[in-house]
Amino acid sequence: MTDPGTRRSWWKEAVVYQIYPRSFNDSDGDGVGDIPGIIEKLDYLADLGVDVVWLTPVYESPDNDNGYDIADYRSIDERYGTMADWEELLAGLHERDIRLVMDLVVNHTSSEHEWFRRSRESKDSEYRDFYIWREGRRVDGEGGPRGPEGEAPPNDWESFFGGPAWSYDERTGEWYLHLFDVKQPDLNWENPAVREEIFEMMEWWLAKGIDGFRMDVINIISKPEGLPDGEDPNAVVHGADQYVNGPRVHEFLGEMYDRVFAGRDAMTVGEMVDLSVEEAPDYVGEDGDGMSMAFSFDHLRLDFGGNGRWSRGEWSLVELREVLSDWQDGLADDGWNSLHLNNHDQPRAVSRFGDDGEYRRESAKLLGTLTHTLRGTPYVYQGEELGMTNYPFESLDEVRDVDTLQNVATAKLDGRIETEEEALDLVRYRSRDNARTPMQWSAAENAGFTAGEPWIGVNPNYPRINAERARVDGDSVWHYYCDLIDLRSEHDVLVYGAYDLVLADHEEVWAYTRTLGDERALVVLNFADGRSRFEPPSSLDGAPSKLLLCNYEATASAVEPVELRPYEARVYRLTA
Ligand code: TEU
Repeated sequence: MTDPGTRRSWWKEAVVYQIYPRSFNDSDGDGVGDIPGIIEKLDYLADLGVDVVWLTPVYESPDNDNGYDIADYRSIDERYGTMADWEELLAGLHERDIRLVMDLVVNHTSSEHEWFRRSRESKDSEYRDFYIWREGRRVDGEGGPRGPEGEAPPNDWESFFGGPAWSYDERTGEWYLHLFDVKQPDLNWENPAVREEIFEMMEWWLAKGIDGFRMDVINIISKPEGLPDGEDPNAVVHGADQYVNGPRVHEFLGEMYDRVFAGRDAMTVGEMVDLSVEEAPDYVGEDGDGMSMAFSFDHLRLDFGGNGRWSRGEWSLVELREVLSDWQDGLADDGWNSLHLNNHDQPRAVSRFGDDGEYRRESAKLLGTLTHTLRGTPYVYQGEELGMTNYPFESLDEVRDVDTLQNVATAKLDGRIETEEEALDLVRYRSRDNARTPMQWSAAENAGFTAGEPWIGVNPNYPRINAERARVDGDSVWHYYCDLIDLRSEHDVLVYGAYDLVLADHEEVWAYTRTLGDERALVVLNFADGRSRFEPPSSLDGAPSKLLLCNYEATASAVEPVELRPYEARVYRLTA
């Protein structure tokens, strides 16, 4: 096929499993997961059938943002093990035909990175321009938080984690930019020496045999000249309209491609802040930056309230279907989607889009069916294959995440949250820590995650929801995920087939077909916690059909009018 959308690639056919090492498996009893702990579970990954592991940061880090604050790019943090352990992990994965994608965090470093330590020493340091330093603005009286009397930050940008995106550094009397935490200064990509260092480091990891990179917030690395104040009151965070898809981003990524990726068959997935489907081909399309795919978040914003992420709104199937269908259509001929409802920054999807009570199993399977049968590469976040749920926070003392703590503090200051109960309510719904509780391996103490004291609370539902139990229960979410992964690898139509929406107006049922030549699949998903009627459209009349997968005991094998049960999911094969 010549159509770039159907051109074959290993990463289009792959299912990716995301490991958040801190919370995956602890081998030495210090309460923090580690690389030898992952090695112990390699057969678990192989049994599940995944093709790629994306490992979130394991580099040396003061861990202010759980490793997304890197102090040394070419090292393994001792909490996670040694470089020899990491090499053993890579070999163990490759032996099982599982590839490894590492996390690339190059919008910022830790403030403990040597570059920043030297940068802040003096204005003449050779590393000064590795970061973004500016003088403050003169104001009458108090300038606001984090600065001296009479000075305000250089502009009005806010941090993703709440509060100003600038901090004053007394040593040189200037401010540095940090779009995330105070301890995560933004690198200055305008400086060619910075780019050179990064490209060399990427080559160094590729030479070690890794198969690609997941690129943290990669579309915000280019900041506009003059760093103008934010203009859009609806920006994801104040100021983001100025640097999201910034002026030189494609130039920088093009340079990265030419320098690092040209001639290699690596997989790259760019995590994109506020990317629209119209802009996506510039990164992932035929004439784009050569990136394999992007993580977009339009569908994970549907339940934001009037005040953005840290306020609560309602999502509907109609909107979810519309947004994801737009992405399916938008990248149909040019580019490739990544399919994800979970990651380490999001609450658990079964609690968010499904039902983590009565229909936990059914709804977890339904959501898995969606991410494995749309067109794109599916991502499974650790524990998703068990139907792990949000955590029942009872006190803010249980929260570890800097994003949650700072945003809650900012919301309190602004008067958006008044009581502890309001804060907890939001934390239970939104906090990233919901996804960061330890992987539930068994009914043993601490869910079998650690022999010590876990760094964050274990979800109390572990005696019921755990891998050991799921593996001996033929009806578990785990077994269903194994079936989904097998199904996708057996049916090219589920990987490459074109997406077409069926029944565009139904409020509870999402149905679509996938078509590749003579091959056709039909997916029917009931998003309601009650029964919903599905009438197959006449366009599907007469085609012989066979049910391939269903999350309930199947009744009939052919496509026919049916009362779908709560959260019922069906995948059919249709033959012409
Ligand atoms: O997240 C990017 C990002 O935009 C997040 O701040 C997001 O707004 C929030 O997590 C809710 O989705 C990436 C990493 O995935 C995240 O873990 C890091 O904290 C962040 O970058 C900074 O490196």
